[in-house]
Amino acid sequence: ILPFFPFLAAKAQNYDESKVPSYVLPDALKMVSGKKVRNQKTWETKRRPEILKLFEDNIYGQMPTAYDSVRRMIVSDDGAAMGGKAILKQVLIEIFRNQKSVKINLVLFVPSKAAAPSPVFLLINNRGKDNTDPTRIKKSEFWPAEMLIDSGFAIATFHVDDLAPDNKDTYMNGVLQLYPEQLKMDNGMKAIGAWAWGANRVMDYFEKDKDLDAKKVIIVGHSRGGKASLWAAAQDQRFAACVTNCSGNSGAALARRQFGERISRINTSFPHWFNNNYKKFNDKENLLPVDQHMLIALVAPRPIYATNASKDLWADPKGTFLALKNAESTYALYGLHPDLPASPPGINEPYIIPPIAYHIRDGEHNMTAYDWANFIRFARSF
Ligand code: GTR
Repeated sequence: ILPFFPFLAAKAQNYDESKVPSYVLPDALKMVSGKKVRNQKTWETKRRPEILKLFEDNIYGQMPTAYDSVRRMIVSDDGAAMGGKAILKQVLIEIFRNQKSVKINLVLFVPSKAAAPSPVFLLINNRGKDNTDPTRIKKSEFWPAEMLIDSGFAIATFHVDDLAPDNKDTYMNGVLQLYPEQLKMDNGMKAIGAWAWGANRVMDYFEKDKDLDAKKVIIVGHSRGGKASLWAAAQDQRFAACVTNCSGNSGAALARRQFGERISRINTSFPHWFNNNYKKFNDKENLLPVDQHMLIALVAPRPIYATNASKDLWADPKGTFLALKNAESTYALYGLHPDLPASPPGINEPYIIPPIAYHIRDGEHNMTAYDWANFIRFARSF
């Protein structure tokens, strides 16, 4: 049947594996100069910074780190949370630059009977604040705080709106007020970068909190939050591990497969997520000097866990798995030899062998108790 609007058909998103074009991925271990990276030192001093810059310039924008001062206020400290199992700390982190400030409202539960500083999961919350209710009157599988506490982990979260409202007209009313120069640059930070920036500032706080083991902080994000969790972990090597849940296009999935959501589509629906330069790659994935396996490579040698859901083809499960697979060579520079199977494991058959873990959960685009139970297994495995 001939489509009535052929131009629309051309833009339709592909869900047919046989229509995935053939593609060649850029080699994470080949310098722009053409030289091959053969050891950790060249990776860390030359190639890693080169790739980081390519992602900054072409996709996520810069990550400014300088600020004038920071004020941290414990707004509440409740030792009787969750029936005495946890200490609830609500911390207001206010960061100042050029007479402007941004406020991050951190919610943190710490196991109250821990013998040693607790490892932490930090969620970048891109959904309703009801999901992370500090009173625990409302409970959500998206952030099952009790499950984490019962398993001996501290659990923390902040909301993306504190850093950059998730809206094309208002995203600049947050971190970008501190860095207005970013708005003028084609490789300037936008919303996803601002959310990742927030995670890094929370990490600054974790380093000061004696109840926490800042060497074991696992950054978690779902979908757009999962794009930000990956970018935060790539930028900030203090994160011990990264969980990127159903992060799809411009997250953990390979762009060149052109399967499900594509760059042209994401840039049209969410023009405020990525930098201006990224728009040049609309329908031109093959011109990108990177692909998303290289973002995963930036997390190496730290453990990473990517997930998908069986009904969420939009996020390209196979493309996510292949991105992990193609990051293996970077882990090998550290003497780590992840050996993922050649094709994705079956539905609800998690592959949790660090440093690279993966699963496809049965169901919809979401983050659930099933996913979290596996993140806990993952965190216990390294
Ligand atoms: C979709 C978007 C995805 C993903 C998702 C989400 O509309 O196309 O890239 O970010 O939203 O955040 O749930």
